[in-house]
Amino acid sequence: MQHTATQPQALSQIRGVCPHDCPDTCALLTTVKGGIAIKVQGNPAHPHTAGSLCTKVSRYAERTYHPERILHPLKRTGAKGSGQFERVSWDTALSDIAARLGAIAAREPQAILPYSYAGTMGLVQGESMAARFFNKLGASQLERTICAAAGGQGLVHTLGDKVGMRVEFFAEAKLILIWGSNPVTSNLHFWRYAAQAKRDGARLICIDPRKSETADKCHAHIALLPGTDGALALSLMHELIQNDWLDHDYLARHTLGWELLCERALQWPPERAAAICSISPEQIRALARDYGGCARNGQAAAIRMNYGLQRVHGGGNAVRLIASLPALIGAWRHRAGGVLLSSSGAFPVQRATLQRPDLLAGRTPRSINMVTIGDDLLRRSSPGFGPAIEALIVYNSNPVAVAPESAKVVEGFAREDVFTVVLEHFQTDTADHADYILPATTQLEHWDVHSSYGHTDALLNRPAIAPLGEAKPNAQIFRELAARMGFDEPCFADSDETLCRQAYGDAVSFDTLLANGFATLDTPEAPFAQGNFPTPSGKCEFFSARLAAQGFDGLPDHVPNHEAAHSSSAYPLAMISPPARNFLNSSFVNVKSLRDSEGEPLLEMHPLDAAARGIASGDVVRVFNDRGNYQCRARISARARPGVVNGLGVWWRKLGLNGSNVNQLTSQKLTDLGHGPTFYDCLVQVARYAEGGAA
Ligand SMILES: Nc1nc2c(c(=O)[nH]1)N[C@H]1C(S)=C(S)[C@@H](COP(=O)(O)OP(=O)(O)OC[C@H]3O[C@@H](n4cnc5c(=O)[nH]c(N)nc54)[C@H](O)[C@@H]3O)O[C@H]1N2
Ligand SMILES: Nc1nc2c(c(=O)[nH]1)N[C@H]1C(S)=C(S)[C@@H](COP(=O)(O)OP(=O)(O)OC[C@H]3O[C@@H](n4cnc5c(=O)[nH]c(N)nc54)[C@H](O)[C@@H]3O)O[C@H]1N2
Ligand code: SF4
Ligand SMILES: [Mo]
Repeated sequence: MQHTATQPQALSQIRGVCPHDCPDTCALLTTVKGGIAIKVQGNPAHPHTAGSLCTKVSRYAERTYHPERILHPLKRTGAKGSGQFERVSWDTALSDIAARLGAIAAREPQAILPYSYAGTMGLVQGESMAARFFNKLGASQLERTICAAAGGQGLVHTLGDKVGMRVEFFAEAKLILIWGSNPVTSNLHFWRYAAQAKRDGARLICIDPRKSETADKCHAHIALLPGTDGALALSLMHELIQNDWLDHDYLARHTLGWELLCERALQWPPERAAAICSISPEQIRALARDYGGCARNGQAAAIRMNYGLQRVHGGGNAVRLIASLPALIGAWRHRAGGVLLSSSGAFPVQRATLQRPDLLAGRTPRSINMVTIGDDLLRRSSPGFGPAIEALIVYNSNPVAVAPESAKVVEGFAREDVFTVVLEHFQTDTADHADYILPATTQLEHWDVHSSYGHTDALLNRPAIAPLGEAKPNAQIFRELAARMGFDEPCFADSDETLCRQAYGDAVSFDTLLANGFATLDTPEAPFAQGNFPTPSGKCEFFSARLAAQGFDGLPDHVPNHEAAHSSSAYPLAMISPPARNFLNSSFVNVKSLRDSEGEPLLEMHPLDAAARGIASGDVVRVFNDRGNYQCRARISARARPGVVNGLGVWWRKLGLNGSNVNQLTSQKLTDLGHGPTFYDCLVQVARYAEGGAA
């Protein structure tokens, strides 16, 4: 029986969900004694979690009871960004915030910008009451693009939605391409299925510029240059066509635009792609033999893509090309064949009920792209842009650390004339720039409902403990702000539990969620075995009429990086900044046990690149380009390929060596589709750092 959080002294176990931005969406079991969470573990009853959590979240109690948790509202006392605050009451904070926002809204509501992302993936503490609040206000909308926008658009315009293989069937595949993904670090519970397949004889191939922890465990590793995946995919198609390793029946029945794609792919012999990817033509031929061979032998070939490959200029096109591959060989016929990038499209989330776009009442506020917040905070009012941003409300995100081109982001957040409110657990780099910091509850302290982008189970999070200090759930904070602003629609009174019930409406049984903590969606085992793609044509769309109508190339192509390798003599190295194993984006960087495991901000360099610069392992180096200058410690390592350096992310700036992080170097340029970020499309130079500044 499930006990409630309030029962004193009894030992109870409360079912919850990991709130983090991770495809695994694990089911949690929190052991509570005397109102205190003493242990957070994986729920063994949930098949995908199978009782185990990653190292980070097994420290969730340490994070929740962290001595630096913000437990009461804080008001700025020093200069913007100085991080100096005094304690104030909720009443003072909310009255002042409501008055300030009210005054701006009376003139120009679009001068107010909410900024949020996936600090929690919860549907309630994410975009429910907050969205209602900002819709009613008529504030600017935020384009939430910072992670997956290019790949998401690529999928939608090829398969029709963010859907794909069911993750559990990877265990039955005979070939798995792990493409732009490092599951040992960032998709651990998928890795369990891949490891099972490997034990049963499957071949695993990793496609990643970095020799990742996953590449270590695969049979082959293709270390291409960042942003060249489209060229590799086209050349792989070339080989499948030349050798006639195609499923002609599947192509004829279930695809659109094959002749056009075929013509394009035939322009990509392995030699051409190999030169662009900086790999050998034989690696491409071998990959084609593996992929084409599987299909000829009636074996299942699966692809696990992840978002790592789409943080470059051509990320959307690359995802379209890779998502097209299974149709060429008819891999979708098998439940263990096909591709998975995201499963989020399978969830029947009742967004309009949660977010209430009707509260806009006919207004159509402008959208601001979260990726270009650096530039946009510095813009003045103009006819093209609209009003300058005068107020920022940040929740579930740490933009000063995670958004590109930090110099501009910091300058924008330091503007004395932008009124900034940050809802947070900790005094992050962003919170340092707040006028008010409001203490938010963690996942152990509030209700929520979750979907997943790596499996197809909906989950319910019950509070395990009472809120610490004066912390409140995001939804509660927006509920109270709404009341102070005089918003009297009944939807502003919905409780968090009510919001939980609204999230799926009747589409998922709330009783099942209450009883088990999770409910498996009813999705087909082999979703596209008979076609039935959720595209306009019902087919796998190699050619997209929708994209063509928007002025894009209807066919996918290789789109080179904005900052392609070898295109600059001043900045000859390509830098990628993939996730560090013990952090989750910038979350957990302040949890000492995890930070100690990571050590210091690192730059992995190939021995040849290091030797050419007189750099030894452990040296402090200066990484720089025209956007900025960042210091970290060099690690000479075979994980880096020649010409590419890996700056593992995303450190808090103030915990780095010179008060900055990798995003000092990344650019605000956008992807081909979806207006996404191009974090891994970034040229730099590296030099040994000498005391006194010069290198
Ligand atoms: N431990 C941990 N887990 C995480 C995260 C974290 O920060 N830490 N982040 C979470 C988030 S926000 C997300 S979006 C998900 C998915 O997370 P992603 O950010 O997609 O990360 P990974 O799955 O680790 O895959 C990234 C891999 O892609 C590689 N890569 C970089 N550029 C290219 C390229 O151009 N081509 C190819 N083929 N590969 C490239 C990187 O070297 C890296 O090994 O994971 C989540 N899980
Ligand atoms: N250079 C580089 N930059 C990157 C990436 C990269 O690979 N390289 N990855 C990008 C990607 S994929 C992503 S998704 C973004 C992620 O960027 P963000 O979504 O901003 O993720 P985090 O850095 O984890 O910050 C989330 C913050 O939300 C807070 N939080 C958590 N739960 C709650 C809650 O319930 N209420 C409130 N109010 N706050 C909460 C946490 O304390 C944390 O400070 O970063 C991007 N930035
Ligand atoms: S971060 Fe990912 S792997 Fe870790 S507990 Fe959360 S969902 Fe599971
Ligand atoms: Mo992400």
